[in-house]
Amino acid sequence: LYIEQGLLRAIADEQFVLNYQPVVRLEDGQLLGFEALIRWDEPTHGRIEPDRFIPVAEESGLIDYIGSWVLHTACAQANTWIAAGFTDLRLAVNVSARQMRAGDFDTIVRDTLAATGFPAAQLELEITESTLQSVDRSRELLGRLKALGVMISIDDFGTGFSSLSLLKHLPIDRIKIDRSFVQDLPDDANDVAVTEAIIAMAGSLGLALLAEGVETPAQQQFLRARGCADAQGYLYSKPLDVHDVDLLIASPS
Ligand code: G
Ligand code: G
Ligand code: MN
Ligand code: NA
Repeated sequence: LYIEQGLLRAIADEQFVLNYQPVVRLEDGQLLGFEALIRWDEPTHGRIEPDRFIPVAEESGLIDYIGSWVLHTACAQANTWIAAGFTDLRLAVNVSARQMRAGDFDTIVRDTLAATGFPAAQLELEITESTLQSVDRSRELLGRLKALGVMISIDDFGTGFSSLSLLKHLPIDRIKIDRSFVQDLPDDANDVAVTEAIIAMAGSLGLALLAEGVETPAQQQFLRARGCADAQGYLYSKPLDVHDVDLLIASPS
């Protein structure tokens, strides 16, 4: 109850902020864009991480409002980085299953793109495998989202239960290998096998790939050698606040 009441206050008092984690090209570390990640700065309790409040927001339905705020705010902020010269940046936004089920999610995306002027082709919506569970509804909604011109990614890939046929038949652009598989590369034989299988599968299905949670040069080297295209992780950068993204774009290293 405490978190839920706090979320209502957070909405009213605008206590949410977005951080942005750089996404890089594995081959050369080139910055490709950002994943928007919500944080809640509660005036008395300090920063509250999304793992603590997103489930409550989903349960209570507040995620519809919060998710729309995230989408709008991320598009508006990323527009300023496009204007600052990072013209082809890619912006990834997390979307909850509940938002996808709302029925009018594609309308929200369309209206947000129209209101902010953010280029559809540069927006990537991250959904999880569980969101795909009801295949028929997913197919229809994903089709409408694709018609808007946005990209669709599967987040935390490997932790859910999506079948290969689902990946083949739904209009998905990219899979993001969950960091639990990346964490113990290249030493853990199971994780090596799983990661190699995911990379091979993505290749044969024509899906783009991103490895999450890359923290060491050895992980980077392993993934690079096997042809994984993109990465995120502390090796490159933790999630940054808006000001730090402004600085990064003003003077790319
Ligand atoms: O940023 P961090 O590692 O603390 O994120 C923890 C979890 O919260 C991740 O699973 C991430 O996908 C989720 N998350 C972060 N921002 C958002 C958001 O804007 N919407 C949704 N639905 N989930 C988010
Ligand atoms: O589930 P999702 O992929 O959206 O979660 C992203 C979360 O992962 C972010 O909250 C971010 O803080 C966290 N994260 C990003 N890079 C790393 C990393 O290299 N190591 C660890 N442990 N967490 C990371
Ligand atoms: Mn994500
Ligand atoms: Na993830």
